Amino acid sequence: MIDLRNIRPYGDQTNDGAVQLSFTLPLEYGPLAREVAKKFCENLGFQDIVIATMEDLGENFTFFVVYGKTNMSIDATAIKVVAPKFKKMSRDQLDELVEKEFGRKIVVVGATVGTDAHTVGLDSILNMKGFHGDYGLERYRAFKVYNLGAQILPLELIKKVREVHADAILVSQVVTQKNVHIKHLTELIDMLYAEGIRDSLLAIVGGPRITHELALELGYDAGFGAGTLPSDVANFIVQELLKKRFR
Ligand code: B12
Repeated sequence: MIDLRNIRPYGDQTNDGAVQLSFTLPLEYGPLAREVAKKFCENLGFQDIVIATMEDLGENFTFFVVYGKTNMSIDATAIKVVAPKFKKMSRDQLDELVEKEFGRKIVVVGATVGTDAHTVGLDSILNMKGFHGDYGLERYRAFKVYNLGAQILPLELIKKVREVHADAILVSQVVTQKNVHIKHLTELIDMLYAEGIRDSLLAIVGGPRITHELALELGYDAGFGAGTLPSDVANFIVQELLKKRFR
């Protein structure tokens, strides 16, 4: 029986606290690196530490996979999830709703902005074939999709938004090294305000390290992280536009 107020990781048995951790140390592959890795895990509070994998990455870097056990537990009933809110409707229901309420297609423009060249995540939301057996937005009658691809400058994106009278922009940010995603996302939102169009559309961001909380902080309407299904995004867009009734 799982006690929601006392959630601990599961390895072999319920509540055994078993954890697998991977990390890289800037140390030459060898006994010293191994002992440092072990000490590091001890200092993190892990017990029964086993170095399961140790790999030489070259140039004085060593990669580890370590097993350990923790006594820590979390009260899941005290956790608040900050996530985009929507009711899950089927593709047919959504298509019919848009036909009835808007009488036209909802126009979305997608791109990965700034220096980011990762397109797979965005494509999996927008392309016909979708992601994880869930069709992408192009498959819906309800959407007209413009996918601009990778490394798009904010001004290019805004030009397209104006040209096609977009209802929503969908931007992807996968690279987060040195917080570059914050810079790119802030630049875009600032430019939307400067151009006077921020309040006339939905601004949505996604990527493996994007949270809804961060997206709201940066001035976006929603943020979608790892494992997002296209139908989540489709539902959010339609229901949020209905709430706002932009145009
Ligand atoms: C494929 C890949 C590449 C390909 C990209 C090809 C392409 N056309 O996309 C290439 C080889 C070009 C590449 C290059 C680089 N990459 Co790379 N890459 C990956 C890799 C292996 C897979 C990413 C992927 O396709 N995931 C699958 C998709 C489906 O998942 P996803 O992106 O998370 O998308 C889902 C959600 O996040 C969300 N989502 C994503 N976008 C959007 C947008 C919207 C609007 C919404 C609603 C939702 C949404 O929905 C999707 C479905 O659920 C990852 C490692 C990994 N295993 O994740 C590294 C990784 C992302 N890359 C990384 C790095 C560092 C780079 C380089 C900087 C490497 C280098 N030194 O040159 C360059 C950067 C190039 C650039 N200018 O951007 C790092 C990023 C680290 C970080 N935290 O910043 C990773 C994590 C690898 C690593 N562990 O170091 N990469």
